[in-house]
Amino acid sequence: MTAARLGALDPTVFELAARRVMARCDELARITSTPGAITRVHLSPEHARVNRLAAEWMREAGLQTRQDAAGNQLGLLPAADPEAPVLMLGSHLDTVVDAGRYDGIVGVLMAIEVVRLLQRRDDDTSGVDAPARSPFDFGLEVAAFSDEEGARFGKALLGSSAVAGTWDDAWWELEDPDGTTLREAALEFGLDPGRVSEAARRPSELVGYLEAHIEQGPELHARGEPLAVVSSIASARRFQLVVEGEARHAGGTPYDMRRDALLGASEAALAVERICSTQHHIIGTVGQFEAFPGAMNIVPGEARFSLDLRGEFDGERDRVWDQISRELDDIMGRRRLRWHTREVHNAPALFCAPLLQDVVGEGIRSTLVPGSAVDGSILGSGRPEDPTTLFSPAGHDGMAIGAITDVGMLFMRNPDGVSHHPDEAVSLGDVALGIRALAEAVAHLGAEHRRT
Ligand code: HGY
Ligand code: MN
Ligand code: MN
Repeated sequence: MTAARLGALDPTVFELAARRVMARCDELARITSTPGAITRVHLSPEHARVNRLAAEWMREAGLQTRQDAAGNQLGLLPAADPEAPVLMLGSHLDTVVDAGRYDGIVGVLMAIEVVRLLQRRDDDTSGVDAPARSPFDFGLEVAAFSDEEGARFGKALLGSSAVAGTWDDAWWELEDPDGTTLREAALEFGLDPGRVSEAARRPSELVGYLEAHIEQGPELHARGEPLAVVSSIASARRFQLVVEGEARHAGGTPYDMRRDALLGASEAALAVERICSTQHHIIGTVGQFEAFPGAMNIVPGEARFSLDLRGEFDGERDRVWDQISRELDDIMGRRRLRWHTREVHNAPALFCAPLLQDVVGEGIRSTLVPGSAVDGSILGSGRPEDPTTLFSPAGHDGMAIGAITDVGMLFMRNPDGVSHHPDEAVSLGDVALGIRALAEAVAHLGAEHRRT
């Protein structure tokens, strides 16, 4: 399927595909460990159920499916040459706690629709349905990664790190809030920890990785645009911090005798906000916060909190971490407290490959064709010829996959940028445009690949 032939398709083809994607997002949203909310963490029974459902949808779209040794669900549309490398398209099916229904999920389902649209069935005189094939000199493989969020064990990108061959066996000892180790969870899920390296792919096997994702920020909504090219993905470091003071009687302990761990940690959280909010593309968030022993009439002797620190450039992010650390030394020294920390996640910034940024831009341009309107997302209505390009403060699987191949990303508008929240949304029209843009991007890459 060439870009020209895609362009000849009736826009309703993309709308029908988008309707299927939205309906399936709703169906997957019902697979949750917390009825009434959406929570689907790594190696849970819910993870197994969505992998089975995604595999069914992949097979129905003509793909050959398998679950890899790390629990990722894959669907392959081979090229005519079975030894040819593949372009990987996908996202993740795991969620944060009390999540929205599109973060990750919509990208996996859009990838299935794009591969369905692009596939070719060789004319077969025997009348038997010939197997679907990629029309390019590379195969197309849909990846439904697991554990992009790190919601269960704290370390994110576990599924895509296994594919990238950057797995660290120390992760097997990571524990979830119930004390279950990653190793125990993998065994219970039916995986063999000793074979996780079988999930790893060699650079020579891939021509690249493309991911469609909601923006998880307010930019596109504010600009009134449906789609954007992603230039780079923020680097991330995640820490668990402990502040130690002294538990004392809430009534009998005068203030000058207190070593209140909660107040020390509270000052630290405010310092994170003050330091990060004055820097460009540096984002620090304290998302978890607990005080111990946690009684109303006891001065907290210990406080535990998390820090999620991101930056456009690793060096700047690390400089800010040093600044925060110095500030914590001051705060805890003044309050006669002690603090220590454990880093649980560290992923470098990912700069999207220029070629993949270009083909995603071509894909977006293809949606500018007047008349390719879908449910009111009227196109060609004075939107800039040059597609918007955005930095992604949100993390994505491309941060891991970038270790072995080029990465490109397409953003779709999500109203007000609400994400990691049940109100997360994306419109049918923008998903239809996103499917068209992603398919066109692949077709442009196919043409480019033939030329090289
Ligand atoms: O945390 C993130 O930025 C991503 O949603 N995992
Ligand atoms: Mn997320
Ligand atoms: Mn995501």
